[in-house]
Amino acid sequence: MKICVIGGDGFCGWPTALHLSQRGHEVVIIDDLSRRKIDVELEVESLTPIKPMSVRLAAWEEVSGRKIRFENVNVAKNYARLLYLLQDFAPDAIVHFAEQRAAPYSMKSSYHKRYTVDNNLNATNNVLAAIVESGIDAHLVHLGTMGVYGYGTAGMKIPEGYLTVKVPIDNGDEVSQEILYPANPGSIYHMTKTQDQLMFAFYNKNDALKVTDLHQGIVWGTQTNETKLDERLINRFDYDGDYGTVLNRFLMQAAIGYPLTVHGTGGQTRAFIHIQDTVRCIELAIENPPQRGERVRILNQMTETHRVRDLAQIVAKITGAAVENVKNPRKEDAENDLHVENRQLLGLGLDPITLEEGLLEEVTEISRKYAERCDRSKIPCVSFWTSDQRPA
Ligand code: USQ
Repeated sequence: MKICVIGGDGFCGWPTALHLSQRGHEVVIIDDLSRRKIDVELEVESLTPIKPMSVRLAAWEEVSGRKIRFENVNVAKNYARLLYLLQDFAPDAIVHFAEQRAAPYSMKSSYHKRYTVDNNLNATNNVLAAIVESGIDAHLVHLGTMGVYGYGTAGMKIPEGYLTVKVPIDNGDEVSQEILYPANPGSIYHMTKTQDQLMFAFYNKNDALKVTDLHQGIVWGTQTNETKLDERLINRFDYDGDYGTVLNRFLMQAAIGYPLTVHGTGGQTRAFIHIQDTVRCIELAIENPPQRGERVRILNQMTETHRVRDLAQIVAKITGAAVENVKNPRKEDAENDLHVENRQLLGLGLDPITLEEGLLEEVTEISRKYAERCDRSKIPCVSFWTSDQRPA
């Protein structure tokens, strides 16, 4: 297949582009390198030494014999170039990762809120409008988030996107209706993903676009089978207070002897998935497109749920790290239960990597190996959800 990976320089996009190329697909990466520019803004670098795009692509060709083309385009701003590329390349599938993905970054200031909304919503709308205007029959696979649902339910499992509700009508009868599961975002970033869902539903209804929205949990791990092939292909690893996600942060903190930063009681339960399973899920989604006219397909892309304090205990047990409960800079429930339906991807053949299998390798191969690249001053989370939470 011909596949565009938009946002193919990022933490999920880069290993996805390599995986699809390895599987024999013709891949074009479209990316504006904005994630690297945000590193410059935040004065922090990936723990792993990621290489410039041209070095990455040359290394991939050398190692695999396969070519990936790169186009440096901001799809939120440069609609004309995006349209031209889609017309010219006529992809069968488009994977859309081109969004600002960190909740703390999106809450730093009004600049960061506005940037996240402008970038994410325009990127999604531009991709959808360009598919329609170009007339190509491409399947759009979007990386959404579990956070669109909020992290709790009335007791049932969170379904895969849709919920059947019974509503009373005027004559006293009840009718059943299927609706998108009610959105309940916990940050400006998560809010943009809830709005993406409405755009997909609209373009699907109006233009019969084929769309799969993958509601992914928190990714952990760094490497995939392809990024491991050569150090120049290494994936990024974020540990800082804005972009670092909880389990990878704990692993890195353990490696440098920094007490694990549990927010509040650590009673927050979240969904998790390994980066190797992310790339496999995207491949499965591409191989199983919806039919034209079928509603947006929504899959919950996660493999296990854990409480933050339990994760800290697991990491402390294998590394001997200390655990510290710090004041939570976010506005979120201190304790929640989370049960998630994920039968669709398992049914398509996903065989998940579990925490027990992968954690130790992650500590030794990544966190300890690159520990000296860590800037300890960048570890604390200093993005506060409200002005009341900010220290005086
Ligand atoms: N947390 C800590 N200590 C830390 C960092 C985080 O206790 O040092 C807590 C947070 O307060 C939160 C939980 O861990 O309760 C998860 O935080 P996170 O930074 O790992 O994840 P989050 O901000 O939710 O965002 C990440 C990705 C985002 C993706 C989302 C999936 O950055 O792109 O959409 O995970 S989900 O969480 O399922 O919505």
